[in-house]
Amino acid sequence: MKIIDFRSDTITKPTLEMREAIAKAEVGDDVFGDDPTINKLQKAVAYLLGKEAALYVPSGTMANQISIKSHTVPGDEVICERNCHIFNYESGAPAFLSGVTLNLQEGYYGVFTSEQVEAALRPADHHFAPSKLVCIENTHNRAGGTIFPVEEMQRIREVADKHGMKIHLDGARLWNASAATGLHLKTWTDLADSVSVCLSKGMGCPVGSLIAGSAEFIDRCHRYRKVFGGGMRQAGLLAAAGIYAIENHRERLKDDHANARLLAETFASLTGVKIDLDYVHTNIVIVELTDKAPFDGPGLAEAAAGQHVRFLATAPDKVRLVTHLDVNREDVEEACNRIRLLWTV
Ligand code: TLP
Repeated sequence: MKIIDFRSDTITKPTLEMREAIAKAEVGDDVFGDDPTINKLQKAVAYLLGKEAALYVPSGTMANQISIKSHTVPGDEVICERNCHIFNYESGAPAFLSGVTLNLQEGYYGVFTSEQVEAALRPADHHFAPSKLVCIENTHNRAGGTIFPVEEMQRIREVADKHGMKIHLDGARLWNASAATGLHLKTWTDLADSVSVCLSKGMGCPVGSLIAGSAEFIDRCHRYRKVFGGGMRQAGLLAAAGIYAIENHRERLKDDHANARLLAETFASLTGVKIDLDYVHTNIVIVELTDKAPFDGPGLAEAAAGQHVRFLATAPDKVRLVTHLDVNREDVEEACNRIRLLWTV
């Protein structure tokens, strides 16, 4: 029986064409700025995101953490959403690496409001940590791949400007937000001071992320990339995969979104499953299980694994499925059949 793996869109393996692009890449020592393929990728991504400059880094976590470091000094406060990746899945790095505190806001499907930001701001009084940065995640992982509304981000931008705060956009899956809505990436990035994007998720690369921002900001990031040990040498081999993905894998993200919808609709038809189809925007499906379901989250993940369908339990009552390049429509239909059968035994 074929294994159908929805654990994450990070699990994809490079396609043959991507491997060919990797093999042909021209390389040099990037710490000296000599890698033509990395330089080309950085230029292309800066252009796509409407920023002066971009910097290639090994991971999305490093992209976010270098950005936080470059925007703050120890003792500053960062306003972000309670379920965001930066708070939940980056190993406490904002405290560890930048010495900042996080002021967490309760979001609705990952979205918090300008009113919340305004209310969370600390007064200019030495009892309080200065609020210096707002982080927004788009699409939002833990909320189920939801898209951050442009209008709300615009309002947060206004509040940030009024109070001298910067905005960092964790756009690990911003490609998906753009593909799903047909809106240009710049629709969101124009409203942020810095952006991180990942190539190792829906884009199907083996590794790699970028930070984009002003030339002066990226210069600071370059220094912190060194400090964090993220300077790489002939990594043009990896950047070549990124260039290939930007040219060839963006359009197909819509297929992942259609596949996620099919999974969501299948789960929604099963007893004891709670899922609001209006909030399945892209390639992530969060399935909530009530008392009426025959499984809890870990139980369902285990039963499905028994049928060679893999996904993660993200809470006692929740599982997450992510669609990607390495599962096609046929695989998804087959997975839906196997999942339906779990409810009949
Ligand atoms: N997310 C991974 C896990 O870490 C949970 C996944 O499987 O979804 N921002 C967002 C919104 C992310 O979802 C991730 C990875 C990152 C940043 C970090 O990227 P990496 O894994 O490259 O450090």
